[in-house]
Amino acid sequence: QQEYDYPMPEYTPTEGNLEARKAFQDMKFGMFIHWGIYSVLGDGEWVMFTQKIPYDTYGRLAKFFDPEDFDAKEWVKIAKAAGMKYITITSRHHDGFSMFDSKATDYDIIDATRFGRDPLKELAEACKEEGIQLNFYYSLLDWGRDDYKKGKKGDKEAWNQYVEFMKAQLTELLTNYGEIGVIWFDGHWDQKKADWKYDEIYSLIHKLSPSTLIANNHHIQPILGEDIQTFERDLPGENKGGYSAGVKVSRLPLESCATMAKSWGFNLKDKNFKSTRQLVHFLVKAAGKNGNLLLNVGPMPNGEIQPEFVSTLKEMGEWTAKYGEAIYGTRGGVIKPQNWGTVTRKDKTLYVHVLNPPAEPYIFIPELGEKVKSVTSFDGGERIKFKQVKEGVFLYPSSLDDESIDTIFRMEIR
Ligand code: FHN
Repeated sequence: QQEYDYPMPEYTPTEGNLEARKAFQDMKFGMFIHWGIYSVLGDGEWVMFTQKIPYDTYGRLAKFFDPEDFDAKEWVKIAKAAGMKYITITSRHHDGFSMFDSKATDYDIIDATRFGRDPLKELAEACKEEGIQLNFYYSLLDWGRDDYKKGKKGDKEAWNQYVEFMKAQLTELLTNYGEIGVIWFDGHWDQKKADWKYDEIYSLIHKLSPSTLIANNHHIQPILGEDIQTFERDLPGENKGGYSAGVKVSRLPLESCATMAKSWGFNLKDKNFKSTRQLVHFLVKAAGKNGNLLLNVGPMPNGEIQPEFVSTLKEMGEWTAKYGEAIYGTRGGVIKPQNWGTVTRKDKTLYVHVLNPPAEPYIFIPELGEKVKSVTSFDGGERIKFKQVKEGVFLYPSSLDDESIDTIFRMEIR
């Protein structure tokens, strides 16, 4: 733990919480959903900021938010078919608009739109029916509220009022939607020095629902009271997305969030679609580093997920249906990631994932202390020759297919 300028929450996770952490690690793959009134403009979730739209005018977007094709069951079906085990949806993003029925504000989907339905409620029901875990993203940062703005400038009373507002909303989110797996905070980085009163906020969450896990995408070392460490556009321990400089990987469950194109919120111009191969590799590499992948979609203003994402998710689903055994319920950190790929583990079975076949006619797995009993190909169960030396294990597959997304070998340990 590092030093913080504010009071630290006291925290001993309950048994149920520790079990929930394990279950979370087993799930490996989740769907992130960024959906809000910003979706109407098709220019990403930061559109108010990037297009410099005044807050009072921005609010008019609520009048155009009428997603008549929204079908929570369809979203859940798409996630489930992709092999995703949980959904994390923006209950409120930085624009401050609450995508749920909140009594703490009128700036919410029930009071401010003609849609008048609570999508989180519908999603909660659909998730429950299909056995998918539901999680809520919640922005700490708010671009519009006076108390946030005044509080930011040092007005203590205003700041306290803002924190109380968040507590009221978090209470709603944890009481009105059944069991919630994770509360996923974001926006801390806007006020790095502020006293976010995590002692109060986290204690409230753990008191209301001890098994609900807390994640905070603050891009710093985990704070006491948190149950998950997040990495944005990054694998744990890397800093390719530029958010995790100097952040060390903790022993908490790990989760990397990533986009399917570039933007989080629906963006009409964004054609940077990642391929199924790239995304499966991300999932496998995350698992190899002992982390989950939270893969984002930004549904369109009509409520549908765009067809490019749907078809890639379908292909990912074909992969997870066939090879899920080598991902779900596994743990990583077996070896350091290699140029050719990575390794995941379940008890005495290691799964060797060859993502980029090496030029050499063998795979070398370094630093494996345990004695290998047998190696077989995942597809077809063919016995693979191997040689174990002090430095590691050599596998000699008869051939490696460059086209294959991931050639997997099952390695049994004595
Ligand atoms: O600013 C947000 C962004 O809009 C998006 O929600 C991502 C998701 O991880 N987080 C923030 C940037 O850190």
